[in-house]
Amino acid sequence: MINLYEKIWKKISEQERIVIFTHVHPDGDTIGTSIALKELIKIKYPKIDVKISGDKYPSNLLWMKGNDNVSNEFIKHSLAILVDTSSITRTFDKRILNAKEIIKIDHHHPEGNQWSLAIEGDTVPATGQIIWDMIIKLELKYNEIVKEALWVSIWTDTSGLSERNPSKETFKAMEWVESDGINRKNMLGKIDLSPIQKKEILNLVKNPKKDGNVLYVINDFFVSNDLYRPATELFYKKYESEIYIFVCKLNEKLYRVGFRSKEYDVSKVASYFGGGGHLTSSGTIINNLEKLPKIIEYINDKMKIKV
Ligand SMILES: [Mn+2]
Repeated sequence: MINLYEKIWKKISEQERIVIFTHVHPDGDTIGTSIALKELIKIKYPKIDVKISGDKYPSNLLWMKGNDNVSNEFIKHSLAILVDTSSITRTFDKRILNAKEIIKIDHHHPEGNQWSLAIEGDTVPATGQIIWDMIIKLELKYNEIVKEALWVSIWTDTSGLSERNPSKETFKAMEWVESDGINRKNMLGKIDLSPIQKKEILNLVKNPKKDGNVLYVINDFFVSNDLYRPATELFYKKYESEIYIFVCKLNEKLYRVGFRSKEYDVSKVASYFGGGGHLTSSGTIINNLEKLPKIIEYINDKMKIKV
């Protein structure tokens, strides 16, 4: 891996302009990773002009300052670095395709072949952990912004070190992050939801239904990205089940379907139904609620075979 890190940083060192791209429905990991990486590049190579292009942040992360206005002209002369995103489909700003070349730093299943260099595969629970590993292995200089951003990245993507199989390395990364003035209580206060939002997410997970190994809840109305992620987390934590499915409207025509599991590979289910994600946390989009029983049936069938 260190070889790949060195190649990436060599490529970075050769640039005048870099744009870091984040994913659709941005979360703490894509936001934290992009901000930490931008800062690390600025510290090591102050002459490089680094920008971030992405969608609006969830309201509890609005204090994080990352997104820039990036012109078409700027992108054309830039190296693109895609973070926490496996594919162009999942990239918010499709102008990434106009960049000189694309490097990917991600922790989902390998996908696509348009990358000049890529870190990929579902091996660590947060992309932020890869950035931490780079800092340690390459002895990169960092500052408080980097640490705060990586805290958000690792903490949120593991739901507080409880999901996605955090390893010894993940705990080590967290221990490194939570030192020199970065303290957990303070950070938890920074990413906390408002009392109204907390009430709203409680409402989103009430009255779940059970079908075989699947516990599911359907919200036949629009749920903002601010609430989607915390609601799926709460759903998973509040009830006991093998598989969890959280459904809500994404817009007039589409539904967002979030899968969680304790250990069953729901990324396979998601990709079978046109989506993707991680082993224990994945998702897809459907255009019709009638598809849901088929998904549940598929999971229960597959699990029977497994058992
Ligand atoms: Mn992630």
